[in-house]
Amino acid sequence: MRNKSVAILFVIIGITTCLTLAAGDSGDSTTNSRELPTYKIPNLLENGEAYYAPDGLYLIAQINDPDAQDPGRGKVGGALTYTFTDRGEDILRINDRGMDACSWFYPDKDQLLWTSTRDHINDFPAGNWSDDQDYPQGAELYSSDLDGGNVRRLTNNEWYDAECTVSPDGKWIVFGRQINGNADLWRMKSDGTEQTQLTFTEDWQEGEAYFLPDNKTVIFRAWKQSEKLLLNQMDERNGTHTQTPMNIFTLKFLGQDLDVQQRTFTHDMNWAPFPAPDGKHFLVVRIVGDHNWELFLCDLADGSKMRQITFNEEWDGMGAFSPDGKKMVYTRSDPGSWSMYSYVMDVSSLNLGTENYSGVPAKSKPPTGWVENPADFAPWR
Ligand SMILES: [Ca+2]
Ligand SMILES: [Ca+2]
Repeated sequence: MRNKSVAILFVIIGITTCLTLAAGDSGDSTTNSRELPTYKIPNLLENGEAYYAPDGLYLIAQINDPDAQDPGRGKVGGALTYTFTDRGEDILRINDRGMDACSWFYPDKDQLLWTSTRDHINDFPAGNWSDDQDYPQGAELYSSDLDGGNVRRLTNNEWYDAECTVSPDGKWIVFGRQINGNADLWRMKSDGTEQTQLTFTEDWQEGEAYFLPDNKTVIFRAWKQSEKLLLNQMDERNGTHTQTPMNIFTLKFLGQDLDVQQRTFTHDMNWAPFPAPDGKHFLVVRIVGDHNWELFLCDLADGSKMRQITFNEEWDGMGAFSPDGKKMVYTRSDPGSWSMYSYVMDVSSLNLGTENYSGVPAKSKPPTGWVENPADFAPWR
């Protein structure tokens, strides 16, 4: 294990990774009979959280890089933004300094959106992308050309800005901003103007927002800080490690109003949502066992439907579909380690493409027995 902590971004609490760098390997396909065909993207150092370009071939992701800012031992950072094809070709570094996090292709023009500490290397502590108590306060959002040129800084403040995505029509960016330890969702025009706060919640910690195909709804995950702190105290007393309850919600823009709806209904950790192009399904990551995280395909209209789609006794998470819904890129750890790489699964048989799009279900049917707490929604309504 190197003493430099290198990692991909996990905008999530409680996953501390200390990774070793290794050469990319040969892109072997796996033969797990319960999984759809999948392969590891070759030729890349440790990497993760990849997202497809509009062409369904190129990806943007964070790759470990010795030139990146070192967050310090045991902290998640040390990666920079790259683009490459999902066959591991045409690998291009987009940013050469700081440490980077979430990134995205603008759907409507040849530009990239990415997160970096590059302008705060010396004036802020590096922080830790995986610890919400230590999120990098020097993280800012940037856009650039596809080759990394013409860098434009979209945010300029002393807070954590990250978890950024662009709407399918290219008009809006939704992102997460944490001020004084409290995370909320924000929106701005795709050129960085008109930065507007969307949620104003003290207890809920919202983040990881992605637009649905209607351009009017975003899907996001949230946890309650009060609940997390209570569980942390209990774990410290008992020497246990309890999952922080998180659920997935949608937020629809209705003029000046927001309609927030719950889309998962469990008491464990549901995170890293990603919408399918059909407007009916979304991915979520859940813990199913020790060191075993799996991806589930969920139904926006029925909270009782959660179909497991990875079956691998390791860390699997952060899935994202190609725009045609035929491929899913996701992050998988090497056996018995925290070394992460991007994989591609052929999900064409799941029929998640735009040809099946007929709008976004207004709300979900909770599973039998689920009791809604109206107080949960009060701060959003
Ligand atoms: Ca909040
Ligand atoms: Ca797994």
